[in-house]
Amino acid sequence: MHTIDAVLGDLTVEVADALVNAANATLLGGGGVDGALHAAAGPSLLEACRRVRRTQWHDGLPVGEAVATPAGLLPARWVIHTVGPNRHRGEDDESLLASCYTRSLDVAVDLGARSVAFPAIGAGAYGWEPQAAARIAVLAVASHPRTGIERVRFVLFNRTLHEAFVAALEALI
Ligand code: AR6
Repeated sequence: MHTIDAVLGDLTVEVADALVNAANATLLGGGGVDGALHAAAGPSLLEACRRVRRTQWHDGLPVGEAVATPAGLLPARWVIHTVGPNRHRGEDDESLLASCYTRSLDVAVDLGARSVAFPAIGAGAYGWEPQAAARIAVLAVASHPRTGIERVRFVLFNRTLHEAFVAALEALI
């Protein structure tokens, strides 16, 4: 049974095989959910991100791409880092935001993750409106094959976003 749901909460305490981080291209931390995940994971997460930069993405992670690291002290096995388009820099291509979800799920499937939890990528510092962020996220996840993944959960940090994601999920049915 494949389920997709949306809860109001804090991603840093969500128990899942993979937690997705709304990172920036440097992968070296930041504010928002990225800062919270790094703080909760401990320094090994930053070290793992530095390793990714040294070995794989020398110039940083491109917008819409995703890459996994171990999750440090978080209640997860992996953190999957992805970079949303920054509307404040004129990056308003919806397909790039959808790609964050699609590529993160591709990575999760390759890892063998059975549960994945996402924040509302792009809906904070990067300026996406709640309704658009929710619609794009839900359609991208629902249309992904999600092989082996039993549960995808959106963990939303405020009521407005939670309502937007619930409405987008209801619109699927
Ligand atoms: N759990 C769940 N959601 C959270 C949490 C949390 N603990 N903390 C914040 N959010 P943002 P972006 C929500 O800004 O828009 C960072 O500095 C937040 O309320 O974290 O993709 C990165 O380093 C919002 O709804 O990510 C980048 O530079 C959502 O997470 C930049 O921000 C996403 O907001 C990325 O911006």
